[in-house]
Amino acid sequence: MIRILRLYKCGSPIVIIMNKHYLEKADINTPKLFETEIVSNQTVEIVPDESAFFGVRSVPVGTNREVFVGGDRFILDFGCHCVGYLSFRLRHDTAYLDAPVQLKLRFGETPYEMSRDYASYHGGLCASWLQEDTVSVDFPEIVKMPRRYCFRYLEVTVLKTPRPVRLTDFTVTCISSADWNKLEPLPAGTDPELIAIDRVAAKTLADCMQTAYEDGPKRDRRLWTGDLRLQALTDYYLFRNDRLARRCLYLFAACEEDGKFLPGCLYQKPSVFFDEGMGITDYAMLWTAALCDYFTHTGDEETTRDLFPVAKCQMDLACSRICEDGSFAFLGGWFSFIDWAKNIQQMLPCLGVILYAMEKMAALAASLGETECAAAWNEKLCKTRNNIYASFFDAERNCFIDTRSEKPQYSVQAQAWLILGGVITGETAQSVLKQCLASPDALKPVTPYMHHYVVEAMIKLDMKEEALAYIKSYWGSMIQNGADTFWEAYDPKNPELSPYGDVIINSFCHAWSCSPSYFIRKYFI
Ligand code: RAM
Repeated sequence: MIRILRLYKCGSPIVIIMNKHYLEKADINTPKLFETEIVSNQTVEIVPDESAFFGVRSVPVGTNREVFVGGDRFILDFGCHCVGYLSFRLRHDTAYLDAPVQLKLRFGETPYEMSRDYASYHGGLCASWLQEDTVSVDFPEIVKMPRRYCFRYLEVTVLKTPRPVRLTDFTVTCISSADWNKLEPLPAGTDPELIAIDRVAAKTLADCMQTAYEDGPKRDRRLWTGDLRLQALTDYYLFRNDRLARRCLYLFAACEEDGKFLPGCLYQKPSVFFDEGMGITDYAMLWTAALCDYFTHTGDEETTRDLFPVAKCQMDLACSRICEDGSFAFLGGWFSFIDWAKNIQQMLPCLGVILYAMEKMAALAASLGETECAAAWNEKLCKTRNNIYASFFDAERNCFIDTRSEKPQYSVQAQAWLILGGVITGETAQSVLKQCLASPDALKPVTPYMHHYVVEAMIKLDMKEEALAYIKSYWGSMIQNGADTFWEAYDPKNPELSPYGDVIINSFCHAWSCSPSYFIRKYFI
């Protein structure tokens, strides 16, 4: 295998070894980006509203005037979520400008962000993710902002100007690798609530589809394995950009390191790289699941065979860390993710993810004629399910719980994943899941990502009606609470929820939230 070295000098040099063949494959599958222009001169005000989820709403106040002086400020509403490049025209009616015009541009995906001063941000992630820039313009011209922004609302403040200026033609050139012409409308007669959820989900996915499936176009703009799995799965039912799915699978394969789980995320620029030590067990397993999905939906055997050795190494590595008693010995690094619920205990749900992927990988191996792998994984699957059941199922409490930990945690995440991993099935599994979802003492999911797997567990258990009601009450209520693209984190009872300490840094168009379209189109029409 030919490998290439990537060198970065940032203080001290970092050497990253990547697989050249896989990188080249990723490269030739880079999708083209479609452009759409959106123009706005619709101004809004953000006003307090106690009945709104975030306590504010936007109110249209008419079309924008043209001439502005220092201290003027306005907010434009582009009418929908946009990912792209902003331009606007600056002119003046006087002979010349004897000093530059200085403008502050502030972007937000939601009215709530616009209601906050970004200087009041108190979260843990770097504040530079908050989209706010100052620009100085020397001459009348069409100003083209170089950075890609992600927003629906734009606040313009004229900080300083020597003369009155005309500001017009605010335009966003939106970009996405989703081809809307490929999207099949839902059949006539489909429940309007599902049509609305599907529309918002499709828009969410489209805005995250760039030269890779980004997690969020506002933040982190990265390719994450867990997000990729749900994006690609949903995309097979929406825009069918198989090329993009293929590219993303190859990108991760290029990052494989011996004896480690695949990195949880990677960067495409300045050239492809990843943080070493960022291996995330459950996410690596979901990359293997994504390869299985890819084969199921595209039938592309050549790519699947090309990538199979990486998936095999990942699966074998996971198998080697499963202990006799059914527990799992994590490798170092960021060992597992599962959900952003506070203080979540990860081992039990992570075991569920491993088994879930193992079952898919065993089936894939069988289809590819890799009979030895298929047999080994099927055997491991059977044994591990029994061991987990023996060690962690508490029949009296009717749940999986790790009583050996200091504070045994009862969580929906563990029940759902171990059901998806096939440790319990049928009526037992149904009662375990229902009881846990209804229990006020159980830890509940806080991300649409984890909620996806709860719905998937319901469908696996033939609880289709419950699954549909769950989709409507979770994603449907997000729409009622103002979402025009689905959010990164959402708890209908807690508008302050943020994994990072302040809601304004949350991503309000987040890839892993797009999967209702997958469920709707696969199971409910
Ligand atoms: C955040 C993002 C991303 C997710 C990781 C684990 O940075 O929300 O989507 O995959 O966490």
